[in-house]
Amino acid sequence: MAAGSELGGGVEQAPAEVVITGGAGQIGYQLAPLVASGQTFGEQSVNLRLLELPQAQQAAEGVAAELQDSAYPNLAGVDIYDDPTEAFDGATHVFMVGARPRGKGMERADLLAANGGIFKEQGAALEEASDDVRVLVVGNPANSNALVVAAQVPEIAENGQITAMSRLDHNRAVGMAAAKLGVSAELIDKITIWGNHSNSMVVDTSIAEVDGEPLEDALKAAGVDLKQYATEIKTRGGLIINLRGASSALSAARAASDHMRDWTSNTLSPHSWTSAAVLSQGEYEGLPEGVFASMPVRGGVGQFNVVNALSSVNRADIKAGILATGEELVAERTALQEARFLPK
Ligand code: NAX
Repeated sequence: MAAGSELGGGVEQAPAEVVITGGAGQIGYQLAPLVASGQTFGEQSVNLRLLELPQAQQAAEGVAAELQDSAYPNLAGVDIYDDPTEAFDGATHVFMVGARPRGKGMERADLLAANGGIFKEQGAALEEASDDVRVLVVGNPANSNALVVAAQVPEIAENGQITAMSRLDHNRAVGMAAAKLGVSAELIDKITIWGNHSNSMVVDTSIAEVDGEPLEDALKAAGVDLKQYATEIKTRGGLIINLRGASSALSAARAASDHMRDWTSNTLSPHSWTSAAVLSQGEYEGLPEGVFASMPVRGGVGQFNVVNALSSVNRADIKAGILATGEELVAERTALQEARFLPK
């Protein structure tokens, strides 16, 4: 496909150079059309770059062909890569989706190690990216993979340019509350997902609202058991696998797109927030400095701002949950240090 041309006499903005790693995988296949169609970056034209393993190059060509066949007006081009250094050269936005899946009999430590190598290499390749690149780590274990990436490019990480995804958990919480109450998801606000993208995550609805009223009161009035609701969110991924015979992809792609959109443009209302895993600076007790922990964040143009001092964290069950998920994040960091994917 040809690069965009200047029409109408105006000076055209350079296209966003957007990489999707694992671009031929399940999530990649659902995410590419969201990016190409303007759901993520609005009217901004995009060059899509699909990074894939050598054995998936042909499948990536198939995705590229389908994108072309979709005739998206703002899709300037699609390129396919098998080398992260080339794929990331001048990249403005990177979705790190491709990862080693958890194989049979693999412990979490094995998964951390298998992915440590992938994310170390890709983190180092970010040296080639644009100075203001924004990187979203989706591939699991997402929080720890983000830490490995961050260790390769510390200045970028300290500047808040690397994040990991907890938005699927957040969207699941919003979607499920809306369905239980029979209202639009748009009316649900101020839910927070805390900590790790794992079973230890805390689903915090204690100060959440539905149409400005306390969400928990509305859920209780509708006969919803709040503990059961939180459990359903945490086990939602397993349910999708049972139903579909494959893990969440459509909703994961939507979450990745939502995350990047809210991060890079001012789309969130100034009063509401979403959840994203950011490099903790010790804003909240229990989520120590230097781990990627999900927190409440407000969007901004290129910067997530952590919503500070939420009163919900004083509730005993939330506080205990945050401490436990924080401990898990620290344990994963220690495992990565021992495996030498991170400096001690
Ligand atoms: P698929 O197995 O369908 O696709 C992964 C793709 O990545 C494959 O095409 C594979 O060839 C490619 N790949 C593997 N290693 C690569 C590398 N080193 N460089 C480039 N490409 C590489 O998995 P999919 O369902 O798309 O899930 C992708 C990742 O997202 C998994 O790690 C999954 O666990 C994770 N998820 C994370 C979520 C989150 O909320 N953070 C939710 C959804 C999803 O489970």
